[in-house]
Amino acid sequence: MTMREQEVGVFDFVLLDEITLEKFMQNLKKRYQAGKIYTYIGEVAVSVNPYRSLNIYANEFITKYKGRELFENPPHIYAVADAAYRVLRQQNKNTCIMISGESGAGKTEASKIIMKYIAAVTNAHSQNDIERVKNVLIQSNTILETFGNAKTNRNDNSSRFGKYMDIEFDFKHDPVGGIITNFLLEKSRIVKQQPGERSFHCFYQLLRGSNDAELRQYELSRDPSNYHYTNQGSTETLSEKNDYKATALAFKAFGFSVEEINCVWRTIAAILHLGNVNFGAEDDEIIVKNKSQTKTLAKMLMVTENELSTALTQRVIAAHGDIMKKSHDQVQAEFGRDALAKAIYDRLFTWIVERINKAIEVPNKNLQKRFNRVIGVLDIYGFEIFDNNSFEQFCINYCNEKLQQLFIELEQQEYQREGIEWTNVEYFNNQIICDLVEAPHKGIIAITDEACLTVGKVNDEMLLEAMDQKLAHHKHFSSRQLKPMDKELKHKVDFRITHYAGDVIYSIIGFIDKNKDTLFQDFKRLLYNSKDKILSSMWPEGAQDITKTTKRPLTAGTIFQKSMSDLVATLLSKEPFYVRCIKPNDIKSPTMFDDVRIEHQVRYLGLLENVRVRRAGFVHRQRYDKFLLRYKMLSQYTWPNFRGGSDKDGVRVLLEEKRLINDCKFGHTKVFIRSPRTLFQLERERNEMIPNIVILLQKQVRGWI
Ligand code: AD9
Ligand code: MG
Repeated sequence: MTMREQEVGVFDFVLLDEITLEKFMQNLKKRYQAGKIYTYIGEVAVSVNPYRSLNIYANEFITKYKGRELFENPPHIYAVADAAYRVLRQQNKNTCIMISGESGAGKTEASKIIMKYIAAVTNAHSQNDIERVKNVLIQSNTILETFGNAKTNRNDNSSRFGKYMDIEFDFKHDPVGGIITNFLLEKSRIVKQQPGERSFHCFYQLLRGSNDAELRQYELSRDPSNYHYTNQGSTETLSEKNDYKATALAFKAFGFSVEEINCVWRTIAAILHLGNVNFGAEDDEIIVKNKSQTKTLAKMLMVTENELSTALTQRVIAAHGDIMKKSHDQVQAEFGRDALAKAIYDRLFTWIVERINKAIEVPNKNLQKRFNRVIGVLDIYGFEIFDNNSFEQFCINYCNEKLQQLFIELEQQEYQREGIEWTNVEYFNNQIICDLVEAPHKGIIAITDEACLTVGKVNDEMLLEAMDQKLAHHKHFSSRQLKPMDKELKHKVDFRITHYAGDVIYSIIGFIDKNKDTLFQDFKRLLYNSKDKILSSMWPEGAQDITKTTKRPLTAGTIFQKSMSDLVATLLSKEPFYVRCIKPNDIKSPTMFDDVRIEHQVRYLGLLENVRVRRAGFVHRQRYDKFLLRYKMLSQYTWPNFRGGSDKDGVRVLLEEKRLINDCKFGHTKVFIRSPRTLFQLERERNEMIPNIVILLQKQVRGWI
C-alpha cells in the first residue's frame, strides 16, 4: 500500500471531486478528526491547530521527509520546509515561507517547527560553529517571545509584533547566520490591557521568576497587582518561573553581558515604577504626587531625580531661538508618562532585536565562503476583528491585505512566467483595499498624516470627516455620516472597511495620537543623558540642540506602510512557499471542530479560490528534469536515459507514448498537468514498474546484463 492510500479523505484539496465549500469543509473535518492536521492545496500546506501534542515531529519523521518530494509522503509542514530548502540547494534560489492565519491558529508554532526541521537536516559534519548558529537561531525565539508576546483572550502566547527572519546559508548549505526584521510592536499594551489579557510576558517573568535579591535590587514586590501597568487586565500566572530561567539561558547563549542583562531588567522595572507615578496640582502647578516613586524611577533609569521630575511635569519649547518652559496640565502629564513608558519599551525591544541580530550575523571569517542564499520565514500577525478595533488593527489588517494580494499575484504570475495561456480566476481584488489605505493623498494613511501635520487643533472626529469627504465614493469604505441608517455603525466615530476577510468597524478615536506617536523632546534628552550607556545609546536624538528645528519624525502609519512595501519587495524576490493556519475553535479544545468559525477562515484565506486556481489551471507542475527522473522508466525511449534532445523533449515523448499529452501544457521550465487522473495514472504505472526496475538494477549490479 502506498502512503497515499492510507490517507483519510484527499491529501490535496485539488483532488476533491467537486470544488465547493461543503466538500472542502467535509474533507478538512474528516482529516482533522483523524488527527491529520495538514492537507495540501498544490504546494500550499493548510494546517489546523491540533491544540495537543501530536507525535508527528520526532526524528523518524524528519528522516522520512528529508530530501523527498511533496507528494511522496503524507502532507506535513516538514515537506514544505524541505521543499523550500531543496529549491535553495538545488536551484540556488532564495526562498521564503509565508505563514498566515488568525491569532491562535498556530503560526508561531509552525515557524518554530520549520526552524527546527532546517536545523535538523543541516550540518551533516557536526561542525561546532554551525551548531552554535543553529542553537542561537532557535534560542532567539525564547527572547523574542519573552519581550514580544503576551497573553490575550485568543492566545496565551500571542505574538504582539510581526517577524520576518532570514536564515543565511553557506556554500555547503549549512546555516551560518540570520537576520530578524520586526514589525510594529503593539506597544499600547504597555499602558493598558483589556480584561482577561496581560502585558508582555517579561513583566511577569521578572516579578515572579527572579530571586529575592534581584527583586530588592529593582525595588519591586512580587505581586503584579501592585503595578498600574500590570493590574488592569489579568494577573494570571502562566509558566513565568520556568520561562525566566529559559530567558536567562537564552541571554547567555547570545553572550549578553552582565551590564546588558541588568539594563534590560532594570528598564522593565523602571516601566513598572513609571506606571505608578501619579500627578496632582500644587499652587496651580502639576507635580508628581508620590515623590518616592520618582526617586526609585530615577535610580532605575540612571538619571537625576530633578531632571526626571521636570521632564514629567513640564515641556521646554524653543521659539525664535528662545527657550521657554511650559507646565503640563494633568491630562498632558499623564499622556506624557504613558507615551514615555511605551517609547522606552519599544526602543528596548528594537535594541534587543538588534542585539540578537549582531549575535547571529554571519561572522567576517565566513564572508568569503558565503553562499548568500537565504530562507525567509514570515510569522506575522493575522487578521484581527475585535469588539473595539483601533489604529493597531487597522495596520495589522492592512498588512494581511497586502500579503493576500501578493499570494494571489504570485500564483497567477507563475502561469505567465512559464508562458502558459490561462484565464484568471475571479478573486476578491485586494488591490482596491490596498489603495484605499495607501494611495498617495487620498488613502487613509495619507489623510491621517495630513491631519497630523495640520497646525492647530485637529481632533479624531475632524479626521473622520476628512476621510468621509475624500472616500465617500469608495465602495469599501463607509461611516456613520455617509450611512446614517447603518445599524452596525453604532457611533459617529465609527467607520467600516470591507476587507477581503470581511467587514471591520474601526473607531477613529486615537488615530491621530497613535499615528503622530509623539514623545516630548524632553524625555529623549533625559534618557540620552542617562548614566547607563546602553539605555542612552537607544536615544541618540536626545543629543540634539533644543533651539535647532528638527525634522518632523515620520508618522507611525507611514513607517508601517514603508515597512510593508519593503517586506513585499523582499518576499517577491524569493520563491514562495505557504503555510495557511486555521484555528479550529475559540476554546483551545483539541476535539472541537467549529464549522462556522472554520468556514469563515477558509473563506477569508481565499482557500477555495486557491484550489480553483490550481484546478482551473493545473493540479500538478514539475520541472522537466525532475519529471523525467521520476517517470523515465515508463517509456522505452526515456529509460534508462533520454538521448533524443532536451529534458522537455523527453517529457513530451513520454507523455505522447502514454497518450497523456493532451492533458498537459509545456511551460518554459515546467510541465503542467491538468487533471488528477493523469497524475494518478503516472504514479500507478510507476509503482507497478518499481519492482521490475529493482530486479533490473540488481541484475545490472551483479553483471547479468
Ligand atoms: V498569534 O497571531 O501570535 O496570537 P499564532 O502564532 O498563530 O497566534 P501560536 O503558534 O502561538 O498561534 O499557537 C497557539 C497555541 O496553539 C500554541 O501555544 C500551542 O498550544 C497550540 N499549537 C499551535 N500549533 C500547534 C501544533 N502544531 N501542535 C500542538 C499547537 N499545539
Ligand atoms: Mg504568534
